[in-house]
Amino acid sequence: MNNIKSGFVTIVGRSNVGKSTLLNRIIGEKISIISNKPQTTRFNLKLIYNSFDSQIIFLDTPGIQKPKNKLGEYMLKQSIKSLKEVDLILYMVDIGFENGELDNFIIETLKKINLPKLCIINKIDKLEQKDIDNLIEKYTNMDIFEKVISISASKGTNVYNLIDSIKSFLPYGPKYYSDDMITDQTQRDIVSEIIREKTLFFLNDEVPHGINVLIEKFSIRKNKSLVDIDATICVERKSHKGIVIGKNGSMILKIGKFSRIDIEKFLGLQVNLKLFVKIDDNWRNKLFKVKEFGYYNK
Ligand SMILES: Nc1nc2c(ncn2[C@@H]2O[C@H](COP(=O)(O)OP(=O)(O)OP(=O)(O)O)[C@@H](O)[C@H]2O)c(=O)[nH]1
Ligand SMILES: [Mg+2]
Repeated sequence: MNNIKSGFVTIVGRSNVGKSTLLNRIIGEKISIISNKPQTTRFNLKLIYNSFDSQIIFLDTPGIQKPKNKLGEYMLKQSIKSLKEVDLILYMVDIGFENGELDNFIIETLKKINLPKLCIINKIDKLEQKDIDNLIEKYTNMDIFEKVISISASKGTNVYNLIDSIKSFLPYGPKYYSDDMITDQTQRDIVSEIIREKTLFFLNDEVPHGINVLIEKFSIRKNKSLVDIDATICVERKSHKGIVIGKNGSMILKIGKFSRIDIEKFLGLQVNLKLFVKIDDNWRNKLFKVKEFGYYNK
């Protein structure tokens, strides 16, 4: 008899509510990048949780937003598409805002989907218990969710309870992936995202949102002590190139240094990282470019 609970679970919600933070915590590795700026996650990625009695394949999705360009259209389609590919839907909100137009859009979309749904209220480390209780009541009263669970993804509060609840809504089934697989992303994908994460951390306004990182070289030296990585940071405008390079190269040095530290931690190898900057005029508005950079809805 198979007594493994297994299935596919998507997490959707507005940007910045903490979807990627939660999934990294659940699988215990930093795979999905995180930032305090909106629109950090750009495509659906799988993060796989394994335990002796379960395998949960989570889909991390881009925050729901009004698309402003071809990349934004792709991101919204990815989030919506994820709702059709799963056994269970997690809808995450945080404590910071009233339900706006975007949340209403998501809630209306969820109402039409005949699958179990859990509502996760994140960032409760910033709230008093009575306010948490009020929020739980508000989402429970919507009558859409099988359960409403409050957590702190960054502190880990209630995350084990959440995993137990998720399991209770999954069917018994096979393990779809081997136990040692925690993501569908390649090492190159993750390295590219680590570099983009640093640009989100150090740069402001539209600059990081217009960045795409291409890994041009990824080669492990014969004695396996070092990996040589060349990456190109594509920016949308000439002025952005100057900002990414910074005065006397100070910004690109900083992005390189912090990227290298994280890439070394991730690969467990020493890294020789070379960064280049290239202008790819207005690429987020050009469908062929968006596709060429790998953002493509099949
Ligand atoms: N205080 C607090 N901050 C949190 C918590 N979880 C996440 N954050 C912060 O919220 C911000 C957004 O986190 P992300 O995980 O990137 O959010 P996201 O929902 O994946 O965002 P998108 O990818 O843009 O849709 C980051 O600055 C996190 O550190 C939490 O439990 N408490
Ligand atoms: Mg994210």
